[in-house]
Amino acid sequence: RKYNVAILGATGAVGTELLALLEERNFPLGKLKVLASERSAGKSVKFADEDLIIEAVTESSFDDVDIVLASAGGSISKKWLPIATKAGAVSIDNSSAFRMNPEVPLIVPEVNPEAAAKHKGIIANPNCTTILLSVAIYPLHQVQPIQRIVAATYQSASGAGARAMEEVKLQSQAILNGEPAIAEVLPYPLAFNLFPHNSPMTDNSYCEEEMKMVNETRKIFDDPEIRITATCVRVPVLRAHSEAINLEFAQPFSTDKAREILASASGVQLVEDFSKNYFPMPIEASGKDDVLVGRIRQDISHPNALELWLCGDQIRKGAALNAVQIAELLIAKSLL
Ligand code: 2RA
Repeated sequence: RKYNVAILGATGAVGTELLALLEERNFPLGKLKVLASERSAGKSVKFADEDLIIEAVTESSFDDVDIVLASAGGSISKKWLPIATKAGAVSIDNSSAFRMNPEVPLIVPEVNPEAAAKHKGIIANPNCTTILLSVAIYPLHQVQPIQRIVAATYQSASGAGARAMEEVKLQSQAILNGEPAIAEVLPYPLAFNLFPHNSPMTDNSYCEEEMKMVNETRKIFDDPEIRITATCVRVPVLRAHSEAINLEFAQPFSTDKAREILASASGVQLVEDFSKNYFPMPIEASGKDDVLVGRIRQDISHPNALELWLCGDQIRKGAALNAVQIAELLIAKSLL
């Protein structure tokens, strides 16, 4: 059977990756629609050597659609995905609009595929930092429940969009030319600099990006008690996030056991050669499906804690690939 797919937000970095993945993964595609706001209507995007004309999204856009892949921001998702549901489509939403809605499953296929069966027309794709973290640590959580997670993130410019990726390049060139670095898309100069994530502050002095890691991980793991803290930082890297993770367990967790588990974990590639200080790097994670994990070591300050380091492509597994894998899961489990 083939499935009619609509991409809502086809012109952004994630939308572009969604199109590439549908082709690359031989998705059982019937008709493909690319939808965006009036502003982008009429422009074309490439798919399988064809030019697809972008249509302005309307009330009837979803009438003959089976699956909507949305990556157009929360307000667009809130407006249009309930309409898509009424039209009988199932939406996979990359925005944060529905992630914490109890009626909406929040899915990482390697972690909680069974939760997808509870969908009522909308499934939420987690935040990129949460997806990468979950893929890397859930295999350990399954062997011994994690009690506490301390995360520090090193987030690529791609998380702020394609224009931010361009801007950090321009800023780098400017600085090398002895000129000032102009920050327009980004809140501050990012070239040769870094800054704490600029998402809105919440009332506990954590920014929204940090609270997403806390709240989303608890929902995906179905474990409201797990203690999590995060410090999220934007760094001058193009499209792969890195995360330094400390995991505390109730009992000691051997590093050899952790290494053995992660070496065979789905969606994970173990990358570490201590003799060469060779560990995951964003330039090697970019463009890859897997989350690269390495630097697994005993926390010398706590007998029941492990440290690890990960890098993962923010646009791919951090957003578009996870969404397409959810669509593949829905098809495989007849959940459409
Ligand atoms: C960021 N996680 O990197 C956000 C984007 N989805 O800013």
